[in-house]
Amino acid sequence: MLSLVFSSAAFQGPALLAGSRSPAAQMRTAAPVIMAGGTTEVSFPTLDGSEVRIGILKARWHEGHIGNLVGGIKEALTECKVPEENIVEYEVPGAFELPLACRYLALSGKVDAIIPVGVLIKGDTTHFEVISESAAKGLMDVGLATGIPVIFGLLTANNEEQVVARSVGSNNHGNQWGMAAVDMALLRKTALSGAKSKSFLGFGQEDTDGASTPPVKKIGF
Ligand code: DLZ
Repeated sequence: MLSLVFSSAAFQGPALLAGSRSPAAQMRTAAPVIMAGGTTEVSFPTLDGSEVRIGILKARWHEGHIGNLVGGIKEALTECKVPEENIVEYEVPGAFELPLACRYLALSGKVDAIIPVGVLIKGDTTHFEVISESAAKGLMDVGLATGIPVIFGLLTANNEEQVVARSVGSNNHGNQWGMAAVDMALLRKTALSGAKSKSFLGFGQEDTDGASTPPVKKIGF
């Protein structure tokens, strides 16, 4: 049971989304999201997340950076019209715990996509490499094993400066993670209705009667 796994203190309830969108957020609709130092970018189509349920799992390490990344995520979810009540947030001790927590949340059936959020900063030992690689592999495994999209929300950096460059302002990677989560949640819904839908993964005609849309379960535990 999830309620046994996550302490009530860690449960933050439905996320509080910003009431009004910043001018920057408004301008980003369907626009490229700048990545990694502004040298690369990714574009998302206009995403309707109004029936999408998102789980955000946060590592407690590097709390300030995590907060900034989650802010970027929420800005993106707001932009995609994901309702506040469709977002749940939990905390785990560190990045190493994210895969198992993702698995619990995925198996709950309560979310359509999960965004694990962790920051790993290189130190003097090999600890960084061991945790980064095992967490990344674990997150991929959870997505593949459960069929619930798990976004790669880990920032693995050599120093604090690199983290800041990727977690604030227009290069906040959380923004891209939020978009990716909605994008993949919608793809999953399309895939789940594949047998009935005439437009499964882009093949055939658009299904306009709405009969293939899976029922939306209310979020909450
Ligand atoms: C132990 C550790 C270290 C050294 N560094 C980080 C880090 O930079 N980011 C992070 O999220 N977690 C770190 N941890 C904690 C581990 O992920 C894990 O929580 C503990 O080893 C307990 O299993």
